[in-house]
Amino acid sequence: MEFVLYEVKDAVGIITISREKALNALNSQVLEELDAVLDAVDLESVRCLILTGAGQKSFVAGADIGEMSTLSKAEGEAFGKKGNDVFLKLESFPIPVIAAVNGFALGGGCEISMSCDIRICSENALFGQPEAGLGITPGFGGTQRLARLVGAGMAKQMIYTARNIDANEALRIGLVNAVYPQEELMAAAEKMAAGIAKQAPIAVRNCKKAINEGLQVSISEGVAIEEKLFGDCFATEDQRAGMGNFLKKKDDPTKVKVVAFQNK
Ligand code: DAK
Repeated sequence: MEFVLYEVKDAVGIITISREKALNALNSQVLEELDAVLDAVDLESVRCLILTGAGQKSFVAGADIGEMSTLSKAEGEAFGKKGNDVFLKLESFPIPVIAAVNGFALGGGCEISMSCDIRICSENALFGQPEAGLGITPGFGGTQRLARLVGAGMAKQMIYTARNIDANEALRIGLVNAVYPQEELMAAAEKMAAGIAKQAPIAVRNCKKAINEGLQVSISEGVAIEEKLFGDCFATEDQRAGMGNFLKKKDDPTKVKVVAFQNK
């Protein structure tokens, strides 16, 4: 792959969009490579993903404006579909994905971060949906995901004014969970990912499914989704291991966890 790097550290997969000369902007090739890398993740051994951008300046500076500028209507639709398919794949990916936003997250960059489960960022990060200034609407889910994450009023303000916000404002409005100095960002992302990876994997996947699917329906339907996924956990070995470990520790507080989660 030319523009997407993938490495695995213990149970954490790290995907890096690496097209630094164009500030990691998303062209068709990046989108195709992202799609392929997601398909290649070994879900038996990898329990959490981190998505970041190469370099210290940009996470993703948006969809590639050069490529988009010459698209015909049909090509524009095909490009939009390619992006939306990848973003939906990320959003519904079975394991959690943390966006480590290390700089510009504009347009498609802000949108791809919002397809991830959790966003943390560096102090120099800048978020925004500049599309209205380019004569288009956000096309990779920006109008939908931003409003769900930060509320309709703040999303409308950001989108209508095309004004970027810095890391502290992103934290204040709940777009990111935490802000770190650039040099500490990846360590913080890896620590969070490792914390997720050590929990019972099927339970974590079911939590993601329950939250994502529950947000699309009424509260009573959401609770029904949760009920079913809760019940499913009782067919797993990991539920017996998790509760068994707790009970053993209660009997003898000196005992550490004795049964590791097997993803079964
Ligand atoms: N696309 C292509 N190249 C980009 C780029 C982008 N989005 N952003 C930056 N670059 C390139 C620059 O052209 C420059 O390349 P060279 O001239 O060196 O060859 C290089 O990266 C460095 O950029 P600058 O020289 O501009 O660097 P600065 O530090 O001065 O400025 C900046 C950084 C991020 C403020 C600036 O580059 C900038 O404003 N970039 C554009 C940001 C932006 O407007 N992003 C939103 C793009 S629109 C759709 C689905 C989705 C979308 C559309 C349709 N459908 C469903 C159909 C999404 C749209 C977008 O994301």
